[in-house]
Amino acid sequence: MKNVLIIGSTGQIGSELTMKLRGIYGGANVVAGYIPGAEPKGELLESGPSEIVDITSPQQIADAVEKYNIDTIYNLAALLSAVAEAKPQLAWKIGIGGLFNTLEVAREKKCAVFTPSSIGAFGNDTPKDKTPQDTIRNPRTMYGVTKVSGELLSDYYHTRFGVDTRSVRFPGLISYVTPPGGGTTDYAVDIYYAAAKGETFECPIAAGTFMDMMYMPDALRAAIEIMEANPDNFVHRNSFNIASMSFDPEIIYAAIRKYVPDFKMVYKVDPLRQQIADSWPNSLDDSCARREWGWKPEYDLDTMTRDMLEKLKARFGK
Ligand code: AKB
Repeated sequence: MKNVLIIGSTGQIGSELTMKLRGIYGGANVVAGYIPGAEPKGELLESGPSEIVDITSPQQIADAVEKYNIDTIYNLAALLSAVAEAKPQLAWKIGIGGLFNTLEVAREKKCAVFTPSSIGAFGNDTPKDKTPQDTIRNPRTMYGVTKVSGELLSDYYHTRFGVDTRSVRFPGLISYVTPPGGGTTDYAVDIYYAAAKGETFECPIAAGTFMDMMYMPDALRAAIEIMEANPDNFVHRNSFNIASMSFDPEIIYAAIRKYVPDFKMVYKVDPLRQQIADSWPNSLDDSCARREWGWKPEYDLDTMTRDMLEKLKARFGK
């Protein structure tokens, strides 16, 4: 990677990935693509170039790639699972129409492309525990449909046109920097905010619902390491299972109470999010990513919990 374009640079992953890539490749070499209304601010704005790049506009993608001599595109534009269920047409337009636009520009301009997939690519027919890399997917949410279609389209562009497409299936991502919006796993971020502020947490996901989760520093490393990896060792491309921890609301609640003993949680289950969570795996088998490009997580639930609470308490002056 020499010159990188991030599409969706102000979102949950993009805001941190852009800064991390600028630290590695230099501020001037990492372009923050954004849409009007989601402009970069502060450090993100000041540390390097930014351009309006709406993924639904092939011309805007091509213009940014041309102007900055881009060789690698991180395509982070997407609606999360619960929002995608509320706006399925828009989810398809951004997730698949946008990916198609990106891949076409990448084919013409010879760029590598990273596009995140998700545990949401799996569905009710998928084996639940230690879900294998290659197995039944069959999601029944629009989010899942766009993720599986995106994996297939990315592999197609690789085998048919030689575009260097790579991807990981992200679990729920937990971070204290930019909050997620409209995901099924968001509760595992919101619970830390409530604990750090001293508020009671209303949990929208039922006890006993296990999902894979990951701390953002590990997720950023995965996105960078897979793009830096030697492709000669790849058997897979789109998309690799990656994993670091799996828990249900009771387990994360207990992990937080170790540091905030008077923290309170009550359940107020959201039927849509619960239905989506019930269709997702409990935990993924990430052995192919470990074998093919050396993936290894660094954080577990306890080390993540300590860091999240320390950062958020400092922010809220607690
Ligand atoms: C969501 O909950 O929609 C996302 C995901 C797991 O893909 N965080």
